[in-house]
Amino acid sequence: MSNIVILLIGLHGSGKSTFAKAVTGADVEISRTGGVIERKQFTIIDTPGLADKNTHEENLEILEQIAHQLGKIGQEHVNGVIYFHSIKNIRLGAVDRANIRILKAMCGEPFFPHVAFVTSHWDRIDHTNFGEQYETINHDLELERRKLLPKGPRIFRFLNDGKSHELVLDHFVNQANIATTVPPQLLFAEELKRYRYERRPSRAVRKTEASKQMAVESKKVGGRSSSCSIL
Ligand SMILES: Nc1nc2c(ncn2[C@@H]2O[C@H](COP(=O)(O)OP(=O)(O)OP(=O)(O)O)[C@@H](O)[C@H]2O)c(=O)[nH]1
Ligand SMILES: [Mg+2]
Repeated sequence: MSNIVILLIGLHGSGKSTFAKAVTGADVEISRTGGVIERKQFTIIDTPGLADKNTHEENLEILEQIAHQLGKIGQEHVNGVIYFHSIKNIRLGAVDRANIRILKAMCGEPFFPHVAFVTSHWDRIDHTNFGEQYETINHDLELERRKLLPKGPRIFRFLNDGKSHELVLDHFVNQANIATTVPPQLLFAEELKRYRYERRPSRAVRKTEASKQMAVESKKVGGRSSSCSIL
């Protein structure tokens, strides 16, 4: 089977790099800016964390860094996107919902079935006292996930236990195996090609649907505070 390329997206501290490390099984050094990690059969693209108090310009820079990481893998097709959420965040707040809308703009509808959600930090929570609350957040996320992906189960718990990440990888392998037609391309990657990213990176990124959605979300938040609290 050909190489499977998976892009990791999520808020700062949501567990992307920890997942990437678990996948490689090696003690690789992963910086906050992310990187491309190879393991037999997989290429994992770790991306910089989306912070929740960024200005719109800072958010655009992050989008540019994601584009840069995608550029490193050349013309390879992205097979899947994983959206990370730390279960320690007890509510799926406005910021998370804004991020999910931006994620959707980045993927494009035909790509939605190739998005998985992963929740992290389950080993850090106080199940005895707050177990039910965490089940509620998981349920909320599941509802969002279902809007994106009508068929499941594509929400996984990353338990940081040396094996839970394998279930997620298996999911993408199975999906690649059952694909009968050419799988859809990630809209963001398609747009970067269309707008000639290699020649004018910044301009190309600003023309993407993800960038436009970011601007919409920034305006909404901008009405409430001076700094944008999305992505
Ligand atoms: N116990 C535990 N710690 C985790 C888990 N996931 C991440 N962490 C820790 O949480 C912190 C942030 O995790 P990272 O993997 O760096 O998060 P990230 O999404 O890559 O963050 P940015 O690169 O800043 O966007 C680190 O200290 C990790 O060790 C998890 O499932 N369980
Ligand atoms: Mg990271």
